[in-house]
Amino acid sequence: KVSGLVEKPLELSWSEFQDLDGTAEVVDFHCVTQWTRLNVAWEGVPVAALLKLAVPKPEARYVMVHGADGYTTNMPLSVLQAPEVLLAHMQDGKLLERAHGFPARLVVPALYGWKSAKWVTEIELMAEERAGFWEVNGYHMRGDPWREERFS
Ligand SMILES: Nc1nc2c(c(=O)[nH]1)N[C@H]1C(S)=C(S)[C@@H](COP(=O)(O)O)O[C@H]1N2
Ligand SMILES: [Mo]
Repeated sequence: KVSGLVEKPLELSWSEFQDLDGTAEVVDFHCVTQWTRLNVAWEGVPVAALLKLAVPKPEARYVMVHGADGYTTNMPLSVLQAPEVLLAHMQDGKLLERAHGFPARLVVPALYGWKSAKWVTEIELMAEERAGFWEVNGYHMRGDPWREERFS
């Protein structure tokens, strides 16, 4: 689902999601606990395309991404509109493993790994910033690895 401050709330079935135009990319993954995995190959749907279908309202500035396990993580809407942000269903040429987020996980290469929510069910657009699971527990609201924005 794409919900919250949108003109056209969007709810896609798995097959409708798979019918959307996909894209592939190879990017690095930075975990906040020091490890980095270079050159991960992802395939999925650009989140910008999903947001376009839902038509964000002018007052929408932040998002909360929800996972099926109850996980949440927040970020500015502008971050999700970057072309390299995917809702991925393939990793390294194979269907994503369930442990890594099947059927769909976010890939936000510009931010630490905790922002790349797994088992995504909902992208909620908001006017005000709200803290997600790790952000409530002291992780940074933004999480840029190049600025080492680990903790708030
Ligand atoms: N739904 C959900 N997404 C999540 C998490 C989680 O617990 N639940 N953990 C996050 C953290 S802290 C990291 S480092 C990465 C790990 O991704 P991986 O399991 O594919 O290595 O997923 C992120 N996405
Ligand atoms: Mo993590």
